[in-house]
Amino acid sequence: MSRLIVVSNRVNPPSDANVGTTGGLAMALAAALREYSGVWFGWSGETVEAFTGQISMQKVAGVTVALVDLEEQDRQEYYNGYANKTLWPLLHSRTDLAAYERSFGEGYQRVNRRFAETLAPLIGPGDLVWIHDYHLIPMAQELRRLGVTNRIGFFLHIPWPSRQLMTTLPQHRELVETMLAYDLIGFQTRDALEAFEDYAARELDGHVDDGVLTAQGRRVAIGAFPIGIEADAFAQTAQGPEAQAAFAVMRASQAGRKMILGVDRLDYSKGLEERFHAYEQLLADHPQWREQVFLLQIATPSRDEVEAYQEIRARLDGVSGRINGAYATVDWVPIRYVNRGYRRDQLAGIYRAAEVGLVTPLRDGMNLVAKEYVAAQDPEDPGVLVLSRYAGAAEQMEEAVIVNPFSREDMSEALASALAMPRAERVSRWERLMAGVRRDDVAAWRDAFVQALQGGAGRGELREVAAN
Ligand code: GDG
Repeated sequence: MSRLIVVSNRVNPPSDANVGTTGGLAMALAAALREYSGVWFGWSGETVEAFTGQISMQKVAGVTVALVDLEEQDRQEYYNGYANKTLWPLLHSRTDLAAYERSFGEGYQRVNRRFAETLAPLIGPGDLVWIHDYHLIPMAQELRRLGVTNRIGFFLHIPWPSRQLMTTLPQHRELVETMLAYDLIGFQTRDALEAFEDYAARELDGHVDDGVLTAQGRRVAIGAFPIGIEADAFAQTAQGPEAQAAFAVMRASQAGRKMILGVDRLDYSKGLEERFHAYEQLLADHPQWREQVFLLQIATPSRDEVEAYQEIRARLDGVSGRINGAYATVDWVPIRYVNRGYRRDQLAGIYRAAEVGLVTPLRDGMNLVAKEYVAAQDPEDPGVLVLSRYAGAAEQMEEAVIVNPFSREDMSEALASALAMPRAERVSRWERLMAGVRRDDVAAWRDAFVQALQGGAGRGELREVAAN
């Protein structure tokens, strides 16, 4: 039987006991691999003096992982540099934050080559290789150079920006052309897929027919594969003992007040500053909610070696402090702003206790928090999901209260209507949302991608081209 070889930058299978965010990608991949025989390959997160390419095999949380150490220069140029200072902001439409340095591009290419050289000997005949996310866009091309002819798929967890924005990247064409070495490229949304198609048509002179991109003599299957969560398992976790205990703690500390909840990695793409402003607008425009509601924002620090993350963290400290200073009373703090992570099962209980789940990224590939919030609710008395139209999840979750995260008035009015929403409407919206979260769960995502990779239209032609 062919194995599934999953590749991502970091390899960190999560478990209930993991505290803090391991990120949406890790949640999804661990779930995918528990069902398949296979290996999860990537960076250990450690650095060594000189790269050796030595692999450490381990079993973590039921998943076989193969880890490789990188050099400190790799961390700076590839991870902090090209991945998180260039591609992440650019693909989230933040050209103002995107840094272009030649050493970043060189480090990125070097690490992709190192990953390919280390992984290639592990790949057996018939194995499927599934490479994840923006850190590893050129990896398939490096594998092909080493003679790997297996099927190789790529899934992008974050958005694909408009063609105009993409072309601001120096050497964008060289980067995107490396993607033609894949057999299948998957995006989270139709929107991202269409933006990629537009790029391919205008910049690579490609054309798309029936889900297959033809460009430069190669054929690559492309599609939208919206990622999901382990919906039933998470719904059960939300009723388990740890979740119940966390739920009880929250209910006691709410003291009859309603809770609006945000849960995010501390990242400028998540719209936290705008969210705080919108909540302040609610308190200003709807004074009846003062002392009757609070916002709990859990924001786990991430990528704190990157300046833009240090800056957003400092700004959020300032904004939350100012709002609390302006509105707090002796026994009410309007914003509880928490920079630490929680166990996953505790988080499920906190979701369940929140009357409103507030998910307002400025750009987001999908956003799994929106789906987790829905899955954690009590079917008899569910909370209301307020969701940014710029989260990929909004393409599927139409029954949420959809907002424009750039408009504090829009968000403030949405919060007011969510807080006052009658139970019958909450239940009917939730039922439809939950049906979707259940149907489009992580297993559906994985199976759709793997099936497309196995039978996709790209590969035969790719081989012919390679043989020519
Ligand atoms: C990328 C894309 C896409 C958060 N705080 C804690 C905690 N978390 C977990 C959440 C959720 C995950 O982290 C965050 O996932 P998201 O999807 O919301 O966002 P990213 O990390 O930016 O993920 C995103 C995703 O990849 C998958 O394709 O949806 O668009 O940006 O699972 O629950 N977990 C625990 N404690 C916390 O305090 N245990």
